[in-house]
Amino acid sequence: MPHALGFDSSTQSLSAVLLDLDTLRITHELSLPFGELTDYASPRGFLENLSDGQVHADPRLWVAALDVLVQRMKDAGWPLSGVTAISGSGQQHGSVYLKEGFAARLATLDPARPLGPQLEGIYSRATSPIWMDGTTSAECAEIAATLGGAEVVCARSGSVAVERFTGPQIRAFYKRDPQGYADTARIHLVSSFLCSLLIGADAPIDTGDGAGMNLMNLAAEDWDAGLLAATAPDLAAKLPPVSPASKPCGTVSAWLVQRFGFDPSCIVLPFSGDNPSSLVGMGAATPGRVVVSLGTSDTLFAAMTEPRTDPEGCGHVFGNPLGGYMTLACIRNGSLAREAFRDQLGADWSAFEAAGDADLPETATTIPFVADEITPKRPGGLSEADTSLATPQRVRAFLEGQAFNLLRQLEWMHLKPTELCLTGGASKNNGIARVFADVFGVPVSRLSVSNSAALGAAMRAAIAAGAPTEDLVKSLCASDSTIQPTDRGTPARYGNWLLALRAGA
Ligand code: ADP
Ligand code: XUL
Repeated sequence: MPHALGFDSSTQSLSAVLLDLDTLRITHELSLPFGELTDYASPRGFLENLSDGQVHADPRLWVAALDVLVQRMKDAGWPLSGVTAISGSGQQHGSVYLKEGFAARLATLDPARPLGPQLEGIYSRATSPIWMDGTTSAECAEIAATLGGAEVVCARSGSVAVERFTGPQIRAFYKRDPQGYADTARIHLVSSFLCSLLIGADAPIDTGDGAGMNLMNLAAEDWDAGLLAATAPDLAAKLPPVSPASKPCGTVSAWLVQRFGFDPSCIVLPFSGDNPSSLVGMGAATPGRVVVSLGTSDTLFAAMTEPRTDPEGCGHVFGNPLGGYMTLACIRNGSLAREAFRDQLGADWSAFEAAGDADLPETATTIPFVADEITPKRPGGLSEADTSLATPQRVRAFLEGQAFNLLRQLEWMHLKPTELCLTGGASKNNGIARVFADVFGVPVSRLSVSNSAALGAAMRAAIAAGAPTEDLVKSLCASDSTIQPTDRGTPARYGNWLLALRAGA
């Protein structure tokens, strides 16, 4: 029986979803939290407490996770020899720096040995900056100045120069370690790096994830010579080509075939970013559905036919893996902020469940930016108007603050949703889902699949294998639980919250 396989290498875990191409149903799902791989000192998937606020991950962790997860899939009896197409996604913006010979190394892997040790010594930079790194403000300013202003960068790439985006991160590496940069022959995104491991060769960067680099010309769907020149020397030679997400980029490598029993004719599609892939997995790749993903970051996104940019410079336009564009706002203080607040209160997730039904005074406004925030740009610091409230009320005020911050993004996106589709690890919490329904004033629906990014990747693979998109969406993206909004007086609190936000600017 033919199957399509999707991977998602997110901030905190690597997941896989398998689809049966005859029934168009999910047959298998598995997730590996990166914290299980204890050799990499990354309980949450990244290296904690680096100097100067840098946030990097160990790329060897992503490699080891792929080997371990596929082994577990094989041991659990997944029909790997029946997989006819594979795609995947990765956390956006993160970059991997490789010396000359990466592709040659991949082409000659020994199937008797795991992947990690065979790639030792190939990294020209030991660690990979990820999306949580906000240390490149100087480089963003330099790139904008060279191009003639932030709006020029935005018009070309879909976003103003942004700290976590790959271009400014590459420039920072070039400035901080010119020799390391000179020793780098290839720079991959997390997505294209993982895809390279599957095909045993350099994989391209798709237009969805490529748009999160400040290096790709959105209209031309190719590298922008001006952006490249403003970022670092000889950059064109170090980047893989840009490709539409729908164009197969190879077949599975001999290493995968011989080690795990994949069929050598199984095709692989370029990986995309986790958000673009989630757009597909939520059945939102055609304009109409608005998605909120409550993962490590909280994001709000939707498909759009015309690119629309954020006047505040915090929102983005990316390529939609099924064609056209998508709009996205990313909040850094997502799940990790909820966890920090939960721990500060000495509570557990049940307090967040209870928050759904808590009533609040109009003045209960919380600005929930535990760590430095990127949307809007604000230094970290929790601001709670009333700490004498009961715990579920304090949690509700905190969650409303998070939801208000996403709600106000709808303005520049020109979106008026009639329903919100919720995904990500925190979406299964009914109290959190209820607060989002109340704040947006529309029903909130959730899909049964826990990882919409991996599902979206599997759906893209299925489409390449011939499955009709509408049938996949009908079969896999129907909501299985809907929460109706209640009237808890949020409009008045929204006004107060906006005032509190502006006062803290
Ligand atoms: P990512 O894809 O960014 O790696 P996930 O979408 O898997 O992240 O979400 C992981 C987060 O989900 C965890 O950090 C955790 O805070 C949150 N989470 C898991 N279960 C719950 C719950 N019951 N209530 C609230 N948040 C939860
Ligand atoms: C999007 C962003 C995050 C990462 C991690 O711009 O930075 O959502 O993709 O999920």
